[in-house]
Amino acid sequence: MTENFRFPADFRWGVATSAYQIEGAAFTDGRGPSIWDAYALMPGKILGGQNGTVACDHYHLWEQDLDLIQGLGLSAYRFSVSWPRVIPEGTGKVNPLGLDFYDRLVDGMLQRGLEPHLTLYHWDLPQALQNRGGWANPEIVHWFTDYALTVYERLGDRIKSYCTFNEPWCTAELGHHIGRHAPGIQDLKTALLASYHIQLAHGETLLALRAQNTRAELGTVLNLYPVDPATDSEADQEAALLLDAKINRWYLDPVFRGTFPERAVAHYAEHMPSIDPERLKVAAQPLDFLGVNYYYRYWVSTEGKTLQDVERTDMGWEIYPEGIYRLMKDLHQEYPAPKYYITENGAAFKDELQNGEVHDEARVRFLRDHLQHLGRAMQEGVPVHGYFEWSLLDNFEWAFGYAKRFGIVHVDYETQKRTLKDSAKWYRDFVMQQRKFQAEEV
Ligand code: IFM
Repeated sequence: MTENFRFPADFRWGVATSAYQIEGAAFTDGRGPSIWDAYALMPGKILGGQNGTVACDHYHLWEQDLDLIQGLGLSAYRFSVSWPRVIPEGTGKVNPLGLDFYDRLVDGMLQRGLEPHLTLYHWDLPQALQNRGGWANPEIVHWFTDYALTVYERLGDRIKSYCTFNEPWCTAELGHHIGRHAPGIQDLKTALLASYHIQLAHGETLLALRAQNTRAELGTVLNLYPVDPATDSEADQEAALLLDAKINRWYLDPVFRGTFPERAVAHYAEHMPSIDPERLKVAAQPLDFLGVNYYYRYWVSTEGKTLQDVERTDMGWEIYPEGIYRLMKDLHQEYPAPKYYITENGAAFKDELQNGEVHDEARVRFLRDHLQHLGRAMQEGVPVHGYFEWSLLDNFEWAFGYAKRFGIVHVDYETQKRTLKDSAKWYRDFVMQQRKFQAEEV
């Protein structure tokens, strides 16, 4: 195995967060409401009736949070911009105070030697745009492009990488079909239409940013999964291929090939909205990087079998470190990108703060094992250039409220006190060790 694998000297070691999950300050400095503020008000949608109004109060505590990242010896920080903070109504009037916040944040990163990796859309659509149809309205393609250009105009090339969308599957499927995310719609056709508009918005935005002659890297972030049939029966194998087409390839194919995968299109047949194949081609803009969020694999049984005797996180997700190896190898073969980042990888556990410490051995093992398997893929030639652990802080885990703790830093939501968990210390030491290897090699 690759226990002593040495990551390259310019490998980015980072952590990731997103605006709605940590910022709080929902009514501060002119921020407009987002679909998550509205969704959280709907009874029964969020565990415990919680919301992101205060969250980790990162809007006010950002300096101390950046200090934490610097203190861990990391070199990069992945964060997202809140569209309703920057353009409260979604289109039209820009809120300078919102942009000022990200301006300060980015300068704060640069002062601390942290490379800014920015995500434009991590799910917090301005509610005003939802009132106009949101992702189901074709006009959103230019609403989004204008928003992206507004952010770019202010932050420009201080940003190392711009990602258009985080996990569009979640926006389309969870938000518009299953209804477990904002805006809470339950209609497959609307979900498919939303996913089409997301692809167009992605492509048009890349074109618009390229036209600025930016030096920043441009790409997107997908949540991807190995999909395994439970048995070698034809039914299980077919079902696994279909699921793979629906969750992985539905998002990979447009971005890499400008098409939707045939298998899924045929499956959706009667629900397919009208899609212009010529127009869809715009999604296949050259990417500087593909961001991959890896958490678990799917194991597909048409007979209702479930995987037995596997370790699971507090989300109920199988802990499957080899999946990161398999996923990256397959991706590189089928969807070659010049560069990949692991933009999210991490786990929720039932952490307990005891005498000022959190002994989260399970998370330490999770990180160690995933990094080992990632190293193996890299040794075999997959060009992975960075790893962003999800997440810096315990935070608002969407429909689960604050019940699931993903952070390597514990947050006491009463006092907003941050405490490094053992996993944060382990990550710091691991990165330090890697730097030592590199120093020895020089
Ligand atoms: O918290 C989320 C994040 O917002 C997107 N990716 C998965 C994480 C864990 O569920």
